[in-house]
Amino acid sequence: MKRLLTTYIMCSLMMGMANGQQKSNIVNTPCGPVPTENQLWWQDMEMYAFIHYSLNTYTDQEWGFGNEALELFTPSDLDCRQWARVCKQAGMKGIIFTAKHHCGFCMWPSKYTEYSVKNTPWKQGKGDVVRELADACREEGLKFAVYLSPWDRNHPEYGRPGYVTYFRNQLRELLTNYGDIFEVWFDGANGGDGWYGGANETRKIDRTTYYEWPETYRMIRELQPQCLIWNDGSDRGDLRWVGTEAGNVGETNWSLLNKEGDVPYEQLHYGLENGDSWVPGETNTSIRPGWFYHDTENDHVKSLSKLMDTYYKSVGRNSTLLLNFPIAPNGRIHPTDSLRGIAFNKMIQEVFKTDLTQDAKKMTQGSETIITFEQPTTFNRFVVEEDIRYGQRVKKFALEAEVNGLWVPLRDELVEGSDGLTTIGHRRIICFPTITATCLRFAIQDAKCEPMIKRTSIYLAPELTDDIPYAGEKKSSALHYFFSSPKQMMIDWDTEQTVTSFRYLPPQNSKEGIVTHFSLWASTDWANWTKVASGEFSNIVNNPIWQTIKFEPVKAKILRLDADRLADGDRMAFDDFEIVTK
Ligand code: FUL
Repeated sequence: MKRLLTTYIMCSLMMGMANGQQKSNIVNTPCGPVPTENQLWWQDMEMYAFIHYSLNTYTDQEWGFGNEALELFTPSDLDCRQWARVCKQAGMKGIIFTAKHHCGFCMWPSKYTEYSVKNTPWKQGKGDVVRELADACREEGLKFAVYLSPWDRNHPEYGRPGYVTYFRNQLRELLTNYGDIFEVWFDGANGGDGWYGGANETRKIDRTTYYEWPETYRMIRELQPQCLIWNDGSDRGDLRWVGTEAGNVGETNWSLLNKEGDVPYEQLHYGLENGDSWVPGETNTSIRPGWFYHDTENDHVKSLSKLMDTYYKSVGRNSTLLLNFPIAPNGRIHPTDSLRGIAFNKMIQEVFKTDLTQDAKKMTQGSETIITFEQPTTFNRFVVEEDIRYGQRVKKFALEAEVNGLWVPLRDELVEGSDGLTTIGHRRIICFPTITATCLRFAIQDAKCEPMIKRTSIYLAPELTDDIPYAGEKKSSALHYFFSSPKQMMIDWDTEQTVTSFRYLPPQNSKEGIVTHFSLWASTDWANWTKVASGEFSNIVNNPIWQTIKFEPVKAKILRLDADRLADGDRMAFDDFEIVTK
């Protein structure tokens, strides 16, 4: 009793301090740029799914070249309703589907190309995956959206004005024939090698001018006024990429950018405090290492704790989460992915089931809120939200808990190098080790305008036992290797080996030295070399995951990896590599 009384007195004292700092209460006027109605309901969606499915699914690739055979598209059990059910149960509010990926293959029977489902064995060419998925989404109460890759490695006109008309025609088909589309996703990968109708060459475009985006945007606004535009680079869309595909946005995350100008990584990741336009961040990542399905990744579906970490670092950092589920060659989401996705949603429900401030006394005055508990209360999460309709205001805040009669500062344990208590926006979730406290103090220390906080809550999240998977032991350390030149690496053995694949893990923290194009050679005598494979590591810069080169078994005492092209710098680099022998 005595202790409770002391607590009450201490919390009251703090409240007195809060009174002293009180500011005026005129708040309901915009402070800087504000979200549109569309951006507001979009932000409330919080989580929605990406689905990657194309010819790549049948060639085990991340990026198709544009000449992959149509006959490969032979799903035995394609079931869009299963996709929609899984996504719904995984807590996703909508689905963005790869209607066309970089290879140019269309998942709907577009009348503008022969490179589509209409010329595949699936349903004797009568099928339309976009239609089936749009219908399935509507049945499940999910919103539907499309990914239409601006880069098209199949189209003969790519790089010339004719392709831009083609691209717009396709977009019009998608925006007029499939009901409401909540978002259009225009990927930033643009120009490079490709089939291009048989030309088989490199075509570069100027992404700021080539696509004539203003005209395309006008068409989208006219056909689907509620549709949000996601565009990486070039003309500013309604939403922005967060600069990484790893599944996190900066702990400081302003929903602002400037309307004009390039957007460097720092602005993608952290937003721009004094930007002149509302362009919130969408955090996209896959439930597996790759975006498309690969058998070899079946044991690498993200763990529950990794997914929760992703949730805290996206939805918990003023962003939405766009979580990818790849479709397996049979035409369904793999059971491991669906079970993990559903468990993820259950865990979110479990963590945020009971707001422990419900029975507490909450007093807000000026920029401070003091929560006083009737009984010492155990918790490890703090949730705070701004009323973003009037702009994003808070720049810095503090959080303190009274534990055993002492005020202890709290910090975000998922942030390194600072307390992580900066911006708030739509929602900020602060994670810290479990404490038992009698009082919690939330104080805004710096804001652009009078803060407009609409929610302060606390929760007790259960401990998770499965850890974030670690890439594992260094594999390269067991092998003998050296660089015979800055772009050539040799691996040799004392005895002849039968080699079946080579795996490469690029540097994780820098683009420098990342091999984007390679050739791999084998020799048994250092004199005669056989080329065993060559090609590109698609999307390796944005998603620097393990890359696997598979080939017919080859006898070798020496393997040689030539870096034919690097993402940056002039010396090849790796974080790890592995060689599979028979
Ligand atoms: C990337 C693309 O290049 C990938 O293939 C994938 O579609 C991802 C979502 O965006 O930049």
